[in-house]
Amino acid sequence: MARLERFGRIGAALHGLDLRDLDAAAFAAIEAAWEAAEGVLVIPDQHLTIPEFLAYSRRFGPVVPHPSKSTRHPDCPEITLLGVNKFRPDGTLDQAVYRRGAEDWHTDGAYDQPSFKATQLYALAIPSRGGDTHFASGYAAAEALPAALRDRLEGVRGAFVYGGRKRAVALLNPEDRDRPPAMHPILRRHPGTGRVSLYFDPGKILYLEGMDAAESDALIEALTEAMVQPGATYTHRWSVGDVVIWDNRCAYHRAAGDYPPEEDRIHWRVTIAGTAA
Ligand SMILES: O=C(O)CCC(=O)C(=O)O
Ligand SMILES: [Fe+2]
Repeated sequence: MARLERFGRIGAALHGLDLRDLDAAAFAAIEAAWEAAEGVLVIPDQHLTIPEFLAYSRRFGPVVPHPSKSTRHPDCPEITLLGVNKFRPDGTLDQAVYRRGAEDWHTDGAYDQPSFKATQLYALAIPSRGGDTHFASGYAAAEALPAALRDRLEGVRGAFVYGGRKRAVALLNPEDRDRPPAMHPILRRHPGTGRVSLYFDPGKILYLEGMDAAESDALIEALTEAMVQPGATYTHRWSVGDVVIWDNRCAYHRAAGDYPPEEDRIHWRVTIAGTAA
């Protein structure tokens, strides 16, 4: 029997599971725990091959290759490698690999239509210190918005691209750098829980539609401030064998990006595609 450990408002762990061997009831319990934990669930102590990790990941939905082709596993495009090839041939540290996901609080795949449902990581190597992943609840962010701002955002969509306004596209091949923006409602009802979350990513948003640039920029600033609410965060300290899934529709995350670069921090990562909103 799995044991549930809750970390607070967001985040939970399920102990005592073997993800290679789960019947439908056990998987339903995982999904329920994931939703109740506002989209962040840790399953520790796993021993998975790539096919086993993919088979488990596909229970959540279609697993699709990430647009960053240079960081895909050479034999398996559905697996993205985190922390691999972080040193260039000349020995210098490639910050785009080392600090991937550490620049801003974000949600993965806002540049896609539909946006990603979930991201799942499996930890293969963990440094002696640092390298945590921080999470925050998008439901809490929506609840914290002043009523007038919430009203203003009703029905408003944001335009999102991979590199956002900074054009941070180092991990993309040149042919993949100029895709048109994806449009997503900023206040978004989660299809599973029925709750409204703030769908936002300061590093990927270009503008809010239907506003002049000054209003759009001011609201982008206000929403960036609103993303992380006290009492609605969780920081994951990794152990080898952890499987962590997060729901990109209702949670934000950010890598700490602070571990000793000479140490390994390696994960397999999969993207679970979203469904039309
Ligand atoms: O490495 C991490 O902790 C998370 C990086 C990230 O943002 C991601 O994998 O989407
Ligand atoms: Fe990310």
